[in-house]
Amino acid sequence: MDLNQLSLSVQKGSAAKVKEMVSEALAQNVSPTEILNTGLIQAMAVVGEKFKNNEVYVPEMLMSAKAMNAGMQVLEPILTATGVKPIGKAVIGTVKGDLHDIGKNLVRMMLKGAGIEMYDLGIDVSAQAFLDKAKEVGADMVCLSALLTTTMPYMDSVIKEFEKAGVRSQFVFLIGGAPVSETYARSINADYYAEDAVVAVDVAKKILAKKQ
Ligand code: B1M
Repeated sequence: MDLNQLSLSVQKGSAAKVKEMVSEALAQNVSPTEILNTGLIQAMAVVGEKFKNNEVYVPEMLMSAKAMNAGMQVLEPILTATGVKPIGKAVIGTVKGDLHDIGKNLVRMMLKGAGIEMYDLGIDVSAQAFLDKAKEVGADMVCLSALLTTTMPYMDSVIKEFEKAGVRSQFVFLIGGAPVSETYARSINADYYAEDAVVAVDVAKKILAKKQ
């Protein structure tokens, strides 16, 4: 299987083709990680670059995102397969004003695969919704994703909402997304930053081991 062809199909936004090619690659024993990194994620980087250079526009970006999601749906049962009993609970969402969900979905799937019970609030999530859900399910971790420099500051608002409610110390905050950094995480009093889904799993396992 030529994963460059898969990447091209994502770039073109051919969801049906992407679904077919991911299934085919799995049948040929190509590893899910390689399919993800070389076939799917890399394609979104190309689309993002083209968008920046005005070579494609929002509709094309959206088509690619749909194609990427179609591919991820095929991978989901494999990424989330876990025989172990849950090691903790986490609430996850993309913060208010932000509609990007591919990275957040990937983090959710990988954390679920690591044995964490996940509560996904979706996109455009308010601070109040994070607070309500975290309290309702007794979460160990609250995971925030943001892809825009304009929505990243809302992560601060979410943490402040927990402070205001007097429950900040009951939850561990893990944040991530393309514009987010370790320095930013520290500046808003988040507990941990992860640059990608694989690092998020390592960090989450450490957090939950400490809590036990
Ligand atoms: Co948007 N977009 N977009 N977009 N988009 C970016 C993010 C952008 C970088 C493109 C560019 O200019 N090169 C740019 C942001 C610039 C900035 O602020 N720095 C941008 C822009 C400007 C916009 C709009 C404003 C465009 C417009 O309308 N004029 C608009 C905003 C809409 C809004 O949210 N309010 C917009 C809209 C969209 C679509 C809706 C069309 C679509 C999203 C569809 C969807 O998600 N369902 C879209 C897309 C697809 C992109 C790009 C091309 C791809 C994003 C993606 O899915 N990447 C993106 C360019 C790029 O990223 N190079 C771009 C793949 C994904 C696997 O990576 O999400 O980074 P990522 O997740 C990574 C890590 O960041 C990390 O782990 C993941 C990988 O393992 N991570 C976490 C993420 N969350 C984490 C949480 C963690 C830990 C790690 O812990 C909790």
